Amino acid sequence: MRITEARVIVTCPGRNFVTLKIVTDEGVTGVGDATLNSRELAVAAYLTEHVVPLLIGRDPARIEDTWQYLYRGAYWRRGPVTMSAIAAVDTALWDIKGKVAGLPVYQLLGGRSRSGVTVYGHANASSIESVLAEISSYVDRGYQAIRVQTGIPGLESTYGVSAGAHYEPADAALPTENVWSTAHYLDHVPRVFARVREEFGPTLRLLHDVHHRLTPIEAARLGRSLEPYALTWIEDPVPAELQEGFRLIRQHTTTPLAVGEVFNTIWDCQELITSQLIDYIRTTVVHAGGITHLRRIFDLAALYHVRSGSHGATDLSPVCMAAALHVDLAIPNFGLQEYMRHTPATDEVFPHSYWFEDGYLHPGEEPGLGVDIDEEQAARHPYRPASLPVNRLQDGTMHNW
Ligand code: GCO
Ligand code: MG
Repeated sequence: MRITEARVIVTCPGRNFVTLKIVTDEGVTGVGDATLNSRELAVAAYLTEHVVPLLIGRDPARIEDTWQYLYRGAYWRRGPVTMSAIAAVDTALWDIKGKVAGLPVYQLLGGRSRSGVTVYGHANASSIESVLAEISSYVDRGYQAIRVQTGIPGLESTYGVSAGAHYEPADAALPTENVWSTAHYLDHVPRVFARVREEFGPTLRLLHDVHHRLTPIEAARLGRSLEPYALTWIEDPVPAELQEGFRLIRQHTTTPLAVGEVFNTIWDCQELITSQLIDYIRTTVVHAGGITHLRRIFDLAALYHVRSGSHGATDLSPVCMAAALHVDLAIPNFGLQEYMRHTPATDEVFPHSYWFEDGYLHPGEEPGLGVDIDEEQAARHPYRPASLPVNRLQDGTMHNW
């Protein structure tokens, strides 16, 4: 079998997605997600100009060799653009391998390690009282784990609080500006979780995303102040270029730590994992080099009691979600999977076999990944420029969004 064609499809059914579709001479096809929110066209061009020509004529069965070829062969290694492009190829090749074998991809990864993939949903609202109703609606739908974000009194907007039913931070062609105050934030968040625990009791699994806004000592204070409320994790407490920084947080708090949605390779989390500075690694298929490399990260993590908690925001397409579910089902050290439902328009462009029931997602039993792109539908939604916001401190200093 040989690869005869690889199409890069950019579509915007409400938000932008980049998809690679690999076609073989025997008619078997595979799909891979290549979406990098707010930088989509960079990955599309990387694929079209530099990767697709290398794929034509290759044997699609050689997944590991193709991964190494694209990683080592680029000379310029790593980075989100390169690794998302490699991920798309890798994911599409796993899809093809599954279809050729007549097996869902999780079977090729060693088979099922659990009956379903536990997901966490997002309860968010502008105030504490209104977030309680949101949490209730998730509990009613069977969710066992819920991420809680609220507005911060004194700040006009903050990360994680949506205007409509579907959270979409890339909300304008050019970046909107948010204003941040660590003092207001650190004062408010423990009040949120105190109230949530009072209302929902001690066992509902609760999570919170800090979205890279603190320094290590501030994060340590937050972790400590949240200890009475026994969170499953606080996520991205600080930007993680400085892996060492987590040591300081760790020394001060038993609140579990999760990080990794912006990581691209195992090297971004090597120290975090091997020094046991985190509890959950949140890398996922599309941004961390595909199923092949993600599996490598999770296997390293398993040695150090670190569990997976893959990113699953709506800017990762249903193709990525399907691929993530196969990995989640198979690995021994699965923790949680983020699940932020896609819009009906997105689901129409990406027909898929995975489904939600009672707090779990199931990838389904179709050969391959069980997801595809409907190219006719996709063509009805042309690309629209969309940027993530930026964030400034109250005095105007640029901060992390
Ligand atoms: C999450 C993430 C997202 C990111 C988004 C950026 O935990 O789901 O933090 O909300 O902000 O994926 O494109
Ligand atoms: Mg996050």
